[in-house]
Amino acid sequence: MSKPTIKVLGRRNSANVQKVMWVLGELGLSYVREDVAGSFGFPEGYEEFNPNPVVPTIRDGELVLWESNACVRYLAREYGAGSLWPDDSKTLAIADQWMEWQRSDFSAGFFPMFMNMIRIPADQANPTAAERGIATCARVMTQLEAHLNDRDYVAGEALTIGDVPLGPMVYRYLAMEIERPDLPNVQAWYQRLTQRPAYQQHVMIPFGRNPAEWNIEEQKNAGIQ
Ligand SMILES: N[C@@H](CCC(=O)N[C@@H](CS)C(=O)NCC(=O)O)C(=O)O
Repeated sequence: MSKPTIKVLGRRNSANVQKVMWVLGELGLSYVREDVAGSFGFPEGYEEFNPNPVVPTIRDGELVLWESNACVRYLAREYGAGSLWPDDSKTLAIADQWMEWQRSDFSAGFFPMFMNMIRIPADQANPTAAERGIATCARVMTQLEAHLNDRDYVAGEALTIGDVPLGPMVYRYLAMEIERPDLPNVQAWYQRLTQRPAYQQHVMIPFGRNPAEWNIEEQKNAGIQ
């Protein structure tokens, strides 16, 4: 049976959209992506698919789904059993743990930092919040650093859903001009990700250093699948 074409609504430079795109690329699934949100705006009636004005939203046949980590879990379970969705329930539990960690601990530092340094105009940004975000990231990244001491990927020797939500955020974290602790294991893990064609294609996308550059980069991605 041929695999269906999955529809993805979301701009290409969204870290949450990138999680989904990376999974589609890793699994070799066929997809159509439409530019939605940010400078592209939202199509009329978007709220019928997603009650929140955010991306991604995906459609797979009759199923419409939002919340990026739920989309990652669904796609991996449906199409990546034995690879991105590990067979072993304990391996899966560890992968899931790091998905939650991305959403809670890492995001708590990353988003205030990223928004106040890159997305919000300098005259409206909150430098204190950015500094606090940098400090939180530095603290929590040492947890990932310790975890990666004896494994190549977050749930062991192979890429799983546990790596996916972290991938786009760590790409940005390591590219930003900020103070970071020494993270040799995280750097080695990141280097492994950079060898993967789907990560190169869907995640390693320039994002600029300020809102003006961000918008230019966003528009450069218009229409790219
Ligand atoms: N919890 C949601 C958050 C989605 C979210 O905040 N998406 C951002 C982009 S990363 C968004 O759509 N922002 C509004 C916009 O870009 O117009 C998820 O993980 O899918």
